[in-house]
Amino acid sequence: MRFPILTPQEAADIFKNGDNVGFSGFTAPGSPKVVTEALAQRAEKLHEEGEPFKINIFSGASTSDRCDGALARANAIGIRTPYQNLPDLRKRINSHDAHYFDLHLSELAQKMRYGFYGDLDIAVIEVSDIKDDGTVVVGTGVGNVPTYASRAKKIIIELNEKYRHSLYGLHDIYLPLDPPNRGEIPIFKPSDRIGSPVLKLDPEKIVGVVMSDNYEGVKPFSTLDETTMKIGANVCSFLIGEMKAGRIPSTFLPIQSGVGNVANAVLYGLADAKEIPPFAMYTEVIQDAVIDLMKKGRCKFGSTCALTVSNAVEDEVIDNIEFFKEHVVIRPAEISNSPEVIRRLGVIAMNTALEADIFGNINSTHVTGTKMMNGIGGSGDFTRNAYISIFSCPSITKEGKISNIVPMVSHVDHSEHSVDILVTDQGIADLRGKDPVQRAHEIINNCAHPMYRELLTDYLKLGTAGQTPHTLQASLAFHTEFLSSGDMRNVNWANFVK
Ligand code: 0RQ
Repeated sequence: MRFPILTPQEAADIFKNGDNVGFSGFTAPGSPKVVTEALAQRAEKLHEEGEPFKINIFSGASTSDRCDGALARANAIGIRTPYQNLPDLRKRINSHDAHYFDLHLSELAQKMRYGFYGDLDIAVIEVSDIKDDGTVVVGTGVGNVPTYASRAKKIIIELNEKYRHSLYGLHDIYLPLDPPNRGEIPIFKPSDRIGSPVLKLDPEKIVGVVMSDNYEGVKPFSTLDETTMKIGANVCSFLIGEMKAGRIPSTFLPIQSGVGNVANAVLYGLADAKEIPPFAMYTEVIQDAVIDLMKKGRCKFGSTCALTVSNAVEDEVIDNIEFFKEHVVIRPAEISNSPEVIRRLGVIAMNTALEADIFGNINSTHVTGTKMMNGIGGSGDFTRNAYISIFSCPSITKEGKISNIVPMVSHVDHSEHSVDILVTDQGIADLRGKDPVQRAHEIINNCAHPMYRELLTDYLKLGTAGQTPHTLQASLAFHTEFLSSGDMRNVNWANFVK
Protein backbone atom coordinates (compact mmCIF):
# COMPACT_ATOMS: atom_id res chain seq x y z
CA MET A 1 0.00 0.00 0.00
CA ARG A 2 1.30 3.47 -0.86
CA PHE A 3 -0.15 5.13 2.26
CA PRO A 4 1.63 5.02 5.63
CA ILE A 5 0.18 2.63 8.17
CA LEU A 6 -0.36 4.49 11.44
CA THR A 7 -1.06 3.25 14.92
CA PRO A 8 -4.27 4.68 16.41
CA GLN A 9 -2.10 6.81 18.73
CA GLU A 10 -0.09 8.24 15.80
CA ALA A 11 -3.36 9.10 14.06
CA ALA A 12 -4.71 10.70 17.25
CA ASP A 13 -1.65 12.97 17.42
CA ILE A 14 -2.66 14.59 14.12
CA PHE A 15 -5.68 16.34 15.67
CA LYS A 16 -5.46 19.84 17.13
CA ASN A 17 -7.64 21.48 19.75
CA GLY A 18 -10.68 23.06 18.04
CA ASP A 19 -10.41 21.07 14.79
CA ASN A 20 -13.56 20.59 12.75
CA VAL A 21 -13.72 16.86 12.06
CA GLY A 22 -15.99 14.87 9.74
CA PHE A 23 -16.67 11.25 10.66
CA SER A 24 -17.85 8.66 8.18
CA GLY A 25 -20.80 6.46 8.97
CA PHE A 26 -24.42 6.67 9.93
CA THR A 27 -25.53 5.36 13.31
CA ALA A 28 -22.80 3.01 14.59
CA PRO A 29 -22.02 1.40 11.19
CA GLY A 30 -19.24 3.06 9.26
CA SER A 31 -18.22 5.26 12.18
CA PRO A 32 -14.54 5.41 13.23
CA LYS A 33 -13.66 3.11 16.11
CA VAL A 34 -9.96 2.85 16.85
CA VAL A 35 -8.78 6.41 16.06
CA THR A 36 -11.52 7.88 18.23
CA GLU A 37 -10.66 5.69 21.22
CA ALA A 38 -7.01 6.74 20.96
CA LEU A 39 -8.09 10.36 20.57
CA ALA A 40 -10.18 10.10 23.74
CA GLN A 41 -7.12 8.79 25.62
CA ARG A 42 -5.01 11.65 24.27
CA ALA A 43 -7.66 14.18 25.31
CA GLU A 44 -7.76 12.76 28.85
CA LYS A 45 -3.98 13.01 29.10
CA LEU A 46 -3.96 16.59 27.81
CA HIS A 47 -6.72 17.54 30.24
CA GLU A 48 -4.70 16.07 33.12
CA GLU A 49 -1.80 18.25 32.01
CA GLY A 50 -4.09 21.27 32.06
CA GLU A 51 -4.27 21.61 28.27
CA PRO A 52 -7.62 22.31 26.59
CA PHE A 53 -8.60 19.76 23.95
CA LYS A 54 -11.93 19.41 22.20
CA ILE A 55 -12.85 18.69 18.62
CA ASN A 56 -16.04 19.60 16.75
CA ILE A 57 -17.70 16.51 15.31
CA PHE A 58 -19.78 16.36 12.14
CA SER A 59 -21.09 12.86 11.51
CA GLY A 60 -23.86 11.23 9.46
CA ALA A 61 -26.14 10.47 12.40
CA SER A 62 -25.35 8.88 15.77
CA THR A 63 -22.09 6.93 16.08
CA SER A 64 -21.02 4.20 18.51
CA ASP A 65 -19.77 4.09 22.08
CA ARG A 66 -16.21 3.79 20.78
CA CYS A 67 -16.65 7.12 19.06
CA ASP A 68 -19.16 9.51 20.68
CA GLY A 69 -19.14 7.51 23.92
CA ALA A 70 -15.37 7.52 24.43
CA LEU A 71 -14.95 11.14 23.34
CA ALA A 72 -17.84 12.31 25.53
CA ARG A 73 -16.42 10.55 28.60
CA ALA A 74 -13.12 12.33 27.88
CA ASN A 75 -15.02 15.64 27.57
CA ALA A 76 -13.38 16.04 24.16
CA ILE A 77 -16.42 17.16 22.16
CA GLY A 78 -16.96 20.86 21.46
CA ILE A 79 -19.63 21.20 18.79
CA ARG A 80 -21.65 18.12 17.82
CA THR A 81 -24.16 17.59 15.01
CA PRO A 82 -26.46 16.25 13.50
CA TYR A 83 -27.66 13.36 15.77
CA GLN A 84 -26.53 11.30 18.76
CA ASN A 85 -27.99 8.63 20.99
CA LEU A 86 -25.53 7.71 23.75
CA PRO A 87 -26.02 8.31 27.49
CA ASP A 88 -22.53 9.77 28.07
CA LEU A 89 -22.86 12.29 25.28
CA ARG A 90 -26.46 13.06 26.29
CA LYS A 91 -25.12 14.04 29.73
CA ARG A 92 -22.47 16.32 28.19
CA ILE A 93 -25.09 17.97 25.99
CA ASN A 94 -27.56 18.54 28.80
CA SER A 95 -24.81 19.99 31.02
CA HIS A 96 -23.58 22.27 28.17
CA ASP A 97 -20.13 20.64 28.01
CA ALA A 98 -20.87 19.77 24.38
CA HIS A 99 -22.70 22.18 22.08
CA TYR A 100 -25.12 20.05 20.10
CA PHE A 101 -27.22 21.37 17.30
CA ASP A 102 -29.91 18.95 16.25
CA LEU A 103 -30.38 18.98 12.49
CA HIS A 104 -32.40 17.31 9.74
CA LEU A 105 -29.97 14.65 8.55
CA SER A 106 -30.48 15.39 4.85
CA GLU A 107 -29.27 18.96 5.35
CA LEU A 108 -25.84 18.63 6.94
CA ALA A 109 -23.81 17.75 3.84
CA GLN A 110 -25.13 20.60 1.75
CA LYS A 111 -24.87 23.11 4.61
CA MET A 112 -21.25 22.12 5.06
CA ARG A 113 -20.62 22.57 1.33
CA TYR A 114 -22.35 25.96 1.47
CA GLY A 115 -19.67 26.92 4.02
CA PHE A 116 -22.05 27.51 6.95
CA TYR A 117 -19.80 25.73 9.46
CA GLY A 118 -16.33 26.81 8.33
CA ASP A 119 -13.50 24.63 7.07
CA LEU A 120 -13.23 20.92 7.70
CA ASP A 121 -9.79 20.12 9.06
CA ILE A 122 -9.85 16.32 9.13
CA ALA A 123 -12.09 13.53 7.88
CA VAL A 124 -11.86 10.09 9.48
CA ILE A 125 -13.27 7.55 7.06
CA GLU A 126 -13.88 3.88 7.68
CA VAL A 127 -13.41 1.83 4.51
CA SER A 128 -13.58 -1.84 3.65
CA ASP A 129 -11.08 -1.48 0.78
CA ILE A 130 -8.58 1.07 -0.51
CA LYS A 131 -6.54 1.28 -3.70
CA ASP A 132 -3.28 3.20 -4.21
CA ASP A 133 -5.04 5.85 -6.32
CA GLY A 134 -7.29 6.69 -3.33
CA THR A 135 -10.35 4.79 -4.53
CA VAL A 136 -12.21 3.32 -1.55
CA VAL A 137 -15.14 1.06 -0.83
CA VAL A 138 -16.69 2.51 2.32
CA GLY A 139 -18.19 0.56 5.23
CA THR A 140 -21.79 -0.32 6.03
CA GLY A 141 -22.80 3.24 6.88
CA VAL A 142 -22.18 6.07 4.42
CA GLY A 143 -23.57 9.22 6.04
CA ASN A 144 -21.90 12.35 4.68
CA VAL A 145 -18.65 10.76 3.53
CA PRO A 146 -18.59 12.17 -0.03
CA THR A 147 -18.87 15.72 1.29
CA TYR A 148 -16.43 15.28 4.17
CA ALA A 149 -13.91 13.67 1.80
CA SER A 150 -14.15 16.55 -0.65
CA ARG A 151 -14.01 19.31 2.01
CA ALA A 152 -11.41 17.93 4.45
CA LYS A 153 -7.82 19.16 4.35
CA LYS A 154 -6.55 15.80 5.66
CA ILE A 155 -8.03 12.31 5.56
CA ILE A 156 -7.33 9.48 8.01
CA ILE A 157 -8.52 6.06 6.88
CA GLU A 158 -9.68 3.25 9.17
CA LEU A 159 -9.46 0.05 7.13
CA ASN A 160 -11.90 -2.40 8.70
CA GLU A 161 -10.83 -5.86 7.59
CA LYS A 162 -13.80 -7.51 9.22
CA TYR A 163 -15.66 -7.16 5.93
CA ARG A 164 -13.13 -9.41 4.20
CA HIS A 165 -12.96 -6.88 1.32
CA SER A 166 -16.40 -8.02 0.19
CA LEU A 167 -18.54 -4.87 0.10
CA TYR A 168 -17.85 -3.70 -3.47
CA GLY A 169 -21.21 -3.23 -5.20
CA LEU A 170 -23.24 -2.46 -2.08
CA HIS A 171 -23.02 1.35 -2.30
CA ASP A 172 -24.30 4.05 -4.60
CA ILE A 173 -22.16 7.15 -4.03
CA TYR A 174 -23.60 10.32 -5.53
CA LEU A 175 -22.82 13.95 -4.80
CA PRO A 176 -25.37 16.47 -6.12
CA LEU A 177 -24.30 19.84 -7.47
CA ASP A 178 -25.14 22.87 -5.37
CA PRO A 179 -27.58 25.64 -6.32
CA PRO A 180 -27.95 27.21 -8.80
CA ASN A 181 -26.64 24.16 -10.69
CA ARG A 182 -28.50 21.36 -8.94
CA GLY A 183 -30.53 19.08 -11.21
CA GLU A 184 -33.01 16.41 -10.24
CA ILE A 185 -31.83 13.42 -8.20
CA PRO A 186 -32.85 10.78 -10.76
CA ILE A 187 -34.19 8.08 -8.44
CA PHE A 188 -37.60 6.84 -9.56
CA LYS A 189 -37.70 3.59 -7.59
CA PRO A 190 -35.82 2.56 -4.44
CA SER A 191 -33.47 0.20 -6.32
CA ASP A 192 -32.30 2.80 -8.89
CA ARG A 193 -28.56 3.35 -8.86
CA ILE A 194 -27.38 6.79 -9.93
CA GLY A 195 -23.77 6.99 -8.74
CA SER A 196 -20.69 4.87 -8.20
CA PRO A 197 -19.99 1.78 -6.06
CA VAL A 198 -16.74 3.44 -4.94
CA LEU A 199 -15.63 6.81 -3.60
CA LYS A 200 -12.61 8.48 -5.15
CA LEU A 201 -10.49 10.25 -2.51
CA ASP A 202 -7.67 12.66 -3.28
CA PRO A 203 -4.63 10.48 -2.44
CA GLU A 204 -2.62 13.60 -1.58
CA LYS A 205 -4.94 14.25 1.37
CA ILE A 206 -4.64 10.76 2.86
CA VAL A 207 -2.21 11.10 5.77
CA GLY A 208 -2.35 7.48 6.81
CA VAL A 209 -4.27 4.26 7.25
CA VAL A 210 -5.13 2.74 10.61
CA MET A 211 -6.04 -0.94 10.63
CA SER A 212 -9.11 -2.21 12.46
CA ASP A 213 -11.13 -5.40 12.59
CA ASN A 214 -14.21 -4.59 14.53
CA TYR A 215 -17.92 -5.10 14.77
CA GLU A 216 -20.00 -1.95 14.33
CA GLY A 217 -21.33 -2.28 17.88
CA VAL A 218 -25.06 -1.83 17.30
CA LYS A 219 -26.98 -2.52 20.50
CA PRO A 220 -29.44 -5.41 20.15
CA PHE A 221 -33.07 -4.37 20.65
CA SER A 222 -35.12 -5.10 23.73
CA THR A 223 -37.38 -8.10 23.23
CA LEU A 224 -40.81 -7.12 21.99
CA ASP A 225 -43.28 -6.59 24.82
CA GLU A 226 -47.06 -6.49 24.77
CA THR A 227 -47.18 -2.71 24.25
CA THR A 228 -44.76 -2.56 21.34
CA MET A 229 -46.41 -5.58 19.71
CA LYS A 230 -49.82 -3.88 19.94
CA ILE A 231 -48.39 -0.72 18.36
CA GLY A 232 -46.93 -2.82 15.54
CA ALA A 233 -50.24 -4.60 15.00
CA ASN A 234 -52.14 -1.28 14.96
CA VAL A 235 -49.80 0.22 12.36
CA CYS A 236 -50.21 -2.87 10.19
CA SER A 237 -53.98 -2.86 10.47
CA PHE A 238 -54.01 0.83 9.49
CA LEU A 239 -51.86 0.11 6.41
CA ILE A 240 -54.05 -2.84 5.39
CA GLY A 241 -57.18 -0.67 5.76
CA GLU A 242 -55.67 2.04 3.57
CA MET A 243 -54.80 -0.49 0.90
CA LYS A 244 -58.28 -2.01 0.97
CA ALA A 245 -59.78 1.48 0.71
CA GLY A 246 -57.64 2.14 -2.37
CA ARG A 247 -55.70 4.95 -0.73
CA ILE A 248 -52.47 2.95 -0.94
CA PRO A 249 -51.94 1.18 -4.31
CA SER A 250 -52.31 -2.62 -4.19
CA THR A 251 -48.64 -2.89 -5.24
CA PHE A 252 -47.91 -0.88 -2.08
CA LEU A 253 -45.49 2.03 -1.60
CA PRO A 254 -41.97 2.24 -0.19
CA ILE A 255 -41.72 2.33 3.59
CA GLN A 256 -39.43 4.34 5.87
CA SER A 257 -38.97 3.36 9.46
CA GLY A 258 -37.16 5.28 12.20
CA VAL A 259 -35.00 3.87 14.96
CA GLY A 260 -35.75 2.40 18.36
CA ASN A 261 -37.69 -0.40 19.97
CA VAL A 262 -41.09 0.79 18.78
CA ALA A 263 -39.91 1.09 15.15
CA ASN A 264 -38.42 -2.40 15.38
CA ALA A 265 -41.74 -3.80 16.65
CA VAL A 266 -43.64 -2.19 13.78
CA LEU A 267 -41.29 -3.86 11.30
CA TYR A 268 -41.72 -7.25 12.93
CA GLY A 269 -45.49 -6.69 12.66
CA LEU A 270 -45.12 -6.29 8.90
CA ALA A 271 -43.62 -9.78 8.65
CA ASP A 272 -46.95 -11.33 9.58
CA ALA A 273 -49.25 -8.88 7.80
CA LYS A 274 -49.73 -11.11 4.76
CA GLU A 275 -52.44 -8.84 3.28
CA ILE A 276 -49.60 -6.40 2.54
CA PRO A 277 -47.68 -7.51 -0.56
CA PRO A 278 -43.89 -7.76 -0.51
CA PHE A 279 -42.73 -4.15 -0.30
CA ALA A 280 -39.65 -1.99 -0.79
CA MET A 281 -38.08 0.37 1.70
CA TYR A 282 -36.71 3.82 1.04
CA THR A 283 -35.28 4.51 4.43
CA GLU A 284 -32.24 5.66 6.35
CA VAL A 285 -31.51 2.64 8.55
CA ILE A 286 -32.02 -1.05 7.96
CA GLN A 287 -32.37 -2.74 11.35
CA ASP A 288 -32.35 -6.43 12.26
CA ALA A 289 -36.07 -6.74 11.56
CA VAL A 290 -35.63 -5.71 7.92
CA ILE A 291 -32.95 -8.32 7.33
CA ASP A 292 -35.45 -10.86 8.61
CA LEU A 293 -38.13 -9.44 6.29
CA MET A 294 -35.71 -9.74 3.34
CA LYS A 295 -34.93 -13.38 4.11
CA LYS A 296 -38.65 -14.12 4.29
CA GLY A 297 -39.26 -12.37 0.96
CA ARG A 298 -41.48 -9.76 2.66
CA CYS A 299 -39.10 -6.88 1.91
CA LYS A 300 -38.05 -6.94 -1.75
CA PHE A 301 -35.47 -4.20 -1.62
CA GLY A 302 -34.07 -1.64 0.79
CA SER A 303 -32.48 1.70 -0.05
CA THR A 304 -30.73 2.92 3.08
CA CYS A 305 -27.87 4.98 4.48
CA ALA A 306 -26.68 2.21 6.83
CA LEU A 307 -27.02 -1.41 7.82
CA THR A 308 -27.72 -0.80 11.50
CA VAL A 309 -27.66 -4.44 12.56
CA SER A 310 -26.50 -6.23 15.69
CA ASN A 311 -23.27 -8.28 15.69
CA ALA A 312 -24.90 -11.63 14.95
CA VAL A 313 -26.84 -10.19 12.01
CA GLU A 314 -23.72 -8.36 10.80
CA ASP A 315 -21.96 -11.75 10.53
CA GLU A 316 -24.94 -13.15 8.67
CA VAL A 317 -24.90 -10.27 6.18
CA ILE A 318 -21.17 -10.69 5.48
CA ASP A 319 -21.57 -14.47 5.08
CA ASN A 320 -24.38 -13.91 2.54
CA ILE A 321 -23.15 -10.69 1.01
CA GLU A 322 -24.10 -11.56 -2.60
CA PHE A 323 -27.76 -12.02 -1.55
CA PHE A 324 -27.75 -8.66 0.23
CA LYS A 325 -26.12 -6.84 -2.70
CA GLU A 326 -29.20 -7.80 -4.70
CA HIS A 327 -31.52 -6.52 -2.00
CA VAL A 328 -29.80 -3.46 -0.55
CA VAL A 329 -28.21 -0.22 -1.70
CA ILE A 330 -26.41 2.08 0.75
CA ARG A 331 -26.48 5.77 -0.17
CA PRO A 332 -25.22 9.07 1.26
CA ALA A 333 -27.61 10.67 3.78
CA GLU A 334 -28.57 13.55 1.53
CA ILE A 335 -29.85 10.99 -1.00
CA SER A 336 -31.35 8.38 1.35
CA ASN A 337 -33.18 11.23 3.10
CA SER A 338 -33.74 13.50 0.13
CA PRO A 339 -37.06 15.36 0.47
CA GLU A 340 -37.31 15.47 -3.33
CA VAL A 341 -37.01 11.70 -3.71
CA ILE A 342 -39.21 10.92 -0.69
CA ARG A 343 -42.03 13.07 -2.12
CA ARG A 344 -41.61 11.57 -5.60
CA LEU A 345 -41.63 7.93 -4.47
CA GLY A 346 -44.61 8.36 -2.15
CA VAL A 347 -42.82 7.04 0.92
CA ILE A 348 -44.93 5.91 3.88
CA ALA A 349 -43.05 7.36 6.87
CA MET A 350 -43.16 5.68 10.28
CA ASN A 351 -41.42 7.49 13.12
CA THR A 352 -41.50 7.48 16.89
CA ALA A 353 -42.60 10.17 19.32
CA LEU A 354 -41.68 10.67 22.95
CA GLU A 355 -45.01 12.43 23.31
CA ALA A 356 -47.83 13.76 21.15
CA ASP A 357 -50.36 16.38 22.06
CA ILE A 358 -54.09 16.19 21.61
CA PHE A 359 -53.89 18.54 18.60
CA GLY A 360 -51.33 16.39 16.75
CA ASN A 361 -47.98 18.04 17.48
CA ILE A 362 -45.04 15.74 18.14
CA ASN A 363 -42.09 15.88 20.52
CA SER A 364 -39.46 13.30 19.55
CA THR A 365 -36.45 14.78 21.27
CA HIS A 366 -36.88 16.58 24.60
CA VAL A 367 -37.86 14.91 27.87
CA THR A 368 -40.14 17.32 29.75
CA GLY A 369 -39.22 19.99 27.25
CA THR A 370 -35.65 20.52 28.43
CA LYS A 371 -33.50 17.40 28.35
CA MET A 372 -32.23 16.28 24.97
CA MET A 373 -32.82 12.58 24.39
CA ASN A 374 -31.35 11.76 20.96
CA GLY A 375 -32.37 14.20 18.27
CA ILE A 376 -34.75 14.63 15.36
CA GLY A 377 -32.63 12.42 13.09
CA GLY A 378 -34.17 11.83 9.72
CA SER A 379 -37.72 11.88 11.01
CA GLY A 380 -38.35 15.41 9.72
CA ASP A 381 -36.88 14.67 6.29
CA PHE A 382 -39.39 11.86 5.88
CA THR A 383 -42.38 13.11 7.84
CA ARG A 384 -42.72 16.43 6.06
CA ASN A 385 -42.51 14.84 2.61
CA ALA A 386 -44.29 11.54 3.15
CA TYR A 387 -47.25 10.09 1.25
CA ILE A 388 -48.63 9.28 4.69
CA SER A 389 -46.82 10.29 7.86
CA ILE A 390 -47.37 7.97 10.83
CA PHE A 391 -46.11 8.58 14.36
CA SER A 392 -46.26 5.97 17.07
CA CYS A 393 -45.54 5.80 20.78
CA PRO A 394 -46.84 3.92 23.81
CA SER A 395 -49.93 5.50 25.42
CA ILE A 396 -48.21 5.54 28.82
CA THR A 397 -44.66 5.26 30.14
CA LYS A 398 -43.19 4.49 33.59
CA GLU A 399 -46.18 2.39 34.72
CA GLY A 400 -48.60 5.18 33.88
CA LYS A 401 -46.84 7.99 35.72
CA ILE A 402 -46.29 9.56 32.29
CA SER A 403 -48.98 9.91 29.65
CA ASN A 404 -47.42 10.05 26.20
CA ILE A 405 -50.52 11.93 25.08
CA VAL A 406 -50.45 15.37 26.67
CA PRO A 407 -52.44 18.61 26.39
CA MET A 408 -49.51 20.45 24.78
CA VAL A 409 -46.15 18.99 23.83
CA SER A 410 -43.30 20.42 25.85
CA HIS A 411 -41.15 20.77 22.71
CA VAL A 412 -42.21 20.68 19.05
CA ASP A 413 -40.27 18.66 16.48
CA HIS A 414 -43.09 17.93 14.04
CA SER A 415 -46.08 20.19 13.94
CA GLU A 416 -49.73 19.26 13.43
CA HIS A 417 -49.23 20.14 9.74
CA SER A 418 -46.93 17.19 9.14
CA VAL A 419 -48.67 14.41 11.05
CA ASP A 420 -51.37 12.29 9.38
CA ILE A 421 -51.75 9.33 11.71
CA LEU A 422 -50.97 8.74 15.37
CA VAL A 423 -50.76 5.19 16.68
CA THR A 424 -50.38 3.89 20.24
CA ASP A 425 -51.00 0.52 21.86
CA GLN A 426 -54.59 1.75 22.38
CA GLY A 427 -55.42 2.38 18.73
CA ILE A 428 -55.18 4.64 15.69
CA ALA A 429 -56.06 8.32 15.36
CA ASP A 430 -56.60 9.44 11.77
CA LEU A 431 -55.94 13.19 11.78
CA ARG A 432 -56.40 13.77 8.06
CA GLY A 433 -59.01 16.36 7.16
CA LYS A 434 -59.85 17.19 10.77
CA ASP A 435 -59.71 20.51 12.59
CA PRO A 436 -57.88 20.82 15.92
CA VAL A 437 -60.85 19.98 18.16
CA GLN A 438 -61.87 17.03 15.97
CA ARG A 439 -58.27 15.83 16.13
CA ALA A 440 -58.27 16.15 19.91
CA HIS A 441 -61.35 13.92 20.24
CA GLU A 442 -59.86 11.38 17.82
CA ILE A 443 -56.57 11.25 19.74
CA ILE A 444 -58.08 11.16 23.24
CA ASN A 445 -60.62 8.48 22.35
CA ASN A 446 -58.34 6.26 20.25
CA CYS A 447 -54.77 6.78 21.45
CA ALA A 448 -54.73 8.03 25.06
CA HIS A 449 -54.63 5.41 27.80
CA PRO A 450 -58.06 4.99 29.47
CA MET A 451 -56.54 6.18 32.77
CA TYR A 452 -55.87 9.59 31.14
CA ARG A 453 -58.91 10.04 28.88
CA GLU A 454 -61.05 11.90 31.40
CA LEU A 455 -58.21 14.23 32.41
CA LEU A 456 -57.50 15.06 28.77
CA THR A 457 -61.18 15.55 27.91
CA ASP A 458 -61.56 17.85 30.90
CA TYR A 459 -58.55 19.84 29.72
CA LEU A 460 -60.23 20.29 26.36
CA LYS A 461 -63.38 21.51 28.10
CA LEU A 462 -61.38 24.16 30.00
CA GLY A 463 -60.58 25.96 26.75
CA THR A 464 -63.29 28.28 25.60
CA ALA A 465 -61.69 30.43 22.92
CA GLY A 466 -60.09 30.02 19.54
CA GLN A 467 -59.71 27.31 16.94
CA THR A 468 -57.13 25.49 19.08
CA PRO A 469 -58.69 25.88 22.54
CA HIS A 470 -55.63 25.73 24.75
CA THR A 471 -55.76 27.04 28.30
CA LEU A 472 -52.25 28.41 28.40
CA GLN A 473 -51.79 28.44 32.17
CA ALA A 474 -52.72 24.73 32.27
CA SER A 475 -51.26 23.53 28.99
CA LEU A 476 -48.03 22.18 30.48
CA ALA A 477 -49.56 21.04 33.77
CA PHE A 478 -48.97 17.36 32.97
CA HIS A 479 -45.25 18.09 32.78
CA THR A 480 -45.01 20.39 35.78
CA GLU A 481 -47.03 17.86 37.81
CA PHE A 482 -44.65 15.07 36.79
CA LEU A 483 -41.66 17.20 37.79
CA SER A 484 -43.16 18.03 41.20
CA SER A 485 -45.03 14.87 42.28
CA GLY A 486 -43.63 12.28 39.85
CA ASP A 487 -47.05 11.34 38.44
CA MET A 488 -49.04 13.18 35.78
CA ARG A 489 -52.26 11.66 37.11
CA ASN A 490 -52.13 14.04 40.08
CA VAL A 491 -53.07 17.01 37.90
CA ASN A 492 -56.10 18.87 39.23
CA TRP A 493 -57.63 21.25 36.71
CA ALA A 494 -59.49 23.09 39.46
CA ASN A 495 -56.13 24.66 40.35
CA PHE A 496 -56.06 26.37 36.98
CA VAL A 497 -59.59 27.77 36.80
CA LYS A 498 -59.87 31.24 38.25
O1 0RQ B 1 -36.55 5.25 28.81
O2 0RQ B 1 -34.78 3.62 28.54
O3 0RQ B 1 -35.20 4.73 30.76
O4 0RQ B 1 -36.82 3.05 29.84
O5 0RQ B 1 -37.59 7.08 26.62
O6 0RQ B 1 -38.37 4.91 24.96
O7 0RQ B 1 -40.33 3.48 24.51
O8 0RQ B 1 -38.00 2.41 24.57
O9 0RQ B 1 -38.79 3.96 22.71
O10 0RQ B 1 -36.50 3.12 21.93
O11 0RQ B 1 -38.42 3.57 20.39
O12 0RQ B 1 -37.19 5.47 21.54
C1 0RQ B 1 -38.39 8.83 20.43
C2 0RQ B 1 -36.42 8.28 21.87
C3 0RQ B 1 -38.10 6.50 21.28
C4 0RQ B 1 -36.52 7.37 19.53
C5 0RQ B 1 -37.37 7.77 20.78
C6 0RQ B 1 -38.46 7.07 27.76
C7 0RQ B 1 -38.74 5.60 27.97
C8 0RQ B 1 -37.38 4.99 27.69
C9 0RQ B 1 -37.04 5.22 25.16
P1 0RQ B 1 -35.78 4.06 29.56
P2 0RQ B 1 -38.87 3.57 24.24
P3 0RQ B 1 -37.68 3.94 21.60
C10 0RQ B 1 -34.45 7.97 12.73
C11 0RQ B 1 -35.60 8.83 12.90
C12 0RQ B 1 -35.78 10.24 17.17
C13 0RQ B 1 -36.55 10.69 16.05
C14 0RQ B 1 -36.59 9.64 14.98
C15 0RQ B 1 -35.85 8.58 18.88
C16 0RQ B 1 -36.85 5.84 26.55
O13 0RQ B 1 -37.33 6.75 18.60
O14 0RQ B 1 -34.83 9.06 19.33
O15 0RQ B 1 -37.50 8.87 14.93
N1 0RQ B 1 -36.40 9.09 17.81
N2 0RQ B 1 -35.61 9.67 14.07
O16 0RQ B 1 -39.21 5.36 29.26
C17 0RQ B 1 -40.15 10.80 29.47
C18 0RQ B 1 -41.82 10.62 27.84
C19 0RQ B 1 -41.20 9.41 27.39
C20 0RQ B 1 -40.03 8.99 28.04
C21 0RQ B 1 -40.52 7.58 26.44
N3 0RQ B 1 -42.92 11.07 27.26
N4 0RQ B 1 -41.26 11.27 28.87
N5 0RQ B 1 -39.51 9.68 29.06
N6 0RQ B 1 -39.65 7.84 27.41
N7 0RQ B 1 -41.47 8.53 26.41
C22 0RQ B 1 -33.18 8.32 13.46
C23 0RQ B 1 -32.05 8.46 12.54
O17 0RQ B 1 -32.15 9.22 11.68
C24 0RQ B 1 -30.84 7.69 12.65
